[in-house]
Amino acid sequence: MNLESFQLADHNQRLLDAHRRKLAYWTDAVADAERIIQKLIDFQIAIPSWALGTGGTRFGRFGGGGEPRTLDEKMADVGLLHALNRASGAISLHIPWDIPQDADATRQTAAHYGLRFDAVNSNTFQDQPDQALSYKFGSLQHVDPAVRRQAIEHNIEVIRHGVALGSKALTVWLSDGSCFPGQLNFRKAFSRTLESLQDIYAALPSDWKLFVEYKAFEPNFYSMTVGDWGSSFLYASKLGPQAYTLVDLGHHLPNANIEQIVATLLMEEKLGGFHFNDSKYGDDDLTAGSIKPYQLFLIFNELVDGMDARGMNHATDLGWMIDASHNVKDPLEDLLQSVEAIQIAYAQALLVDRTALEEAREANDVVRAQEILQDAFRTDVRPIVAEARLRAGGALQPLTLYRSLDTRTQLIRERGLKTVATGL
Ligand code: PSV
Ligand code: MN
Ligand code: MN
Repeated sequence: MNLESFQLADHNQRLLDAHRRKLAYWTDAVADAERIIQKLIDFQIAIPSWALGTGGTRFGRFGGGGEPRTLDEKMADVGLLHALNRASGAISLHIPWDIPQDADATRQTAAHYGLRFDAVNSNTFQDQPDQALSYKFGSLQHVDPAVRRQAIEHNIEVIRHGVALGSKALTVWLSDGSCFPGQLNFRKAFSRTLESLQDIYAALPSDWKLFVEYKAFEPNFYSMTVGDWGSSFLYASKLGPQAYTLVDLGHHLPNANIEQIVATLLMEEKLGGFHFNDSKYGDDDLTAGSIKPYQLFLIFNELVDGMDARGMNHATDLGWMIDASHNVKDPLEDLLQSVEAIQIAYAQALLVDRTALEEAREANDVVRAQEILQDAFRTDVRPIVAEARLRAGGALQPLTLYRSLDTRTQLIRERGLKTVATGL
């Protein structure tokens, strides 16, 4: 479904006076507003292809209908999100769920929607119907070198697909690990995985990055071979300068201090990118900022601080992606919510008075330091986020416009009610 320019213009026109009144505070009183607005315009968050359909859980799936059935339809959905918010200008593909039939045509379609290809993801956590050897007992860690070779070749094939599309990174998430004590020799599993990753790393083009994503649990529940940021950091360090750690917010043990992990990885020049989502219990993959918005802000606070300390470009030097999926929401509405929550946390982090914060820290003024952070977090930045969208050619209220156009009904009419998006 296409968003017509008159629909966008009508929507913005209707909301413009109210928006200007809210924005007046920012333009009159905040010296920094223009800088923040420009940074928000530049900041793009990639949409994973697998979040466009209803995710479901292992207990069931309640599809909402009108889900994209092909890669072209997935790009159309991300194109629609981007037309609405002008902040979702990239799509992340998962192979083999999203194998492009014709890479040039796929590139053209993406360009038509103003999208680029973010990191490509390999999949050695499922067996595919035509696959020779099983990943039941792992892939890159497997005791059988033939299974490891198959998984390595798959990753190299994923790189080839990514190259054809103009992607610049490979994300490797491994479900490898063990479910019971005694099942696995940890040291052998680590070195086999490292050797396999080294073969994949050797196939990376020189302008590519390799993201090693960690996860503490699930589907293996006793040990995960890339189970925490420490092991991911170790793999990335041993692999070389093109390898980095990828932080998925849902992949930690309860109460982990993710912002401190982020600060350390940035300092060591090994933070590669993010999978944003939120969770209350485990890898819940809920909407970003829906459960712990203060944590999201604190993470962005470290990101801005650490990236500025190293002179990094916020928009381009790390991979920004959502990784969420749902049973009860329209996936497109949910993604609009996630993108806005991320933008809000980012804008609030940009507001932090860093000089004052450092002074407070040096003086051991705990109360003042906390006040500085909470002052930024409690600021309603929605008017400048909306202004950034407006200036970039998007909608003042993407979700309101999406609903007023009755988008889901139209998608169901085009694609049918009983759709199953490819992927998880
Ligand atoms: C695993 O839980 C994960 O977060 C990885 O990023 C996968 O590639 C993704 O979910 C999709 O299943
Ligand atoms: Mn992830
Ligand atoms: Mn996950």
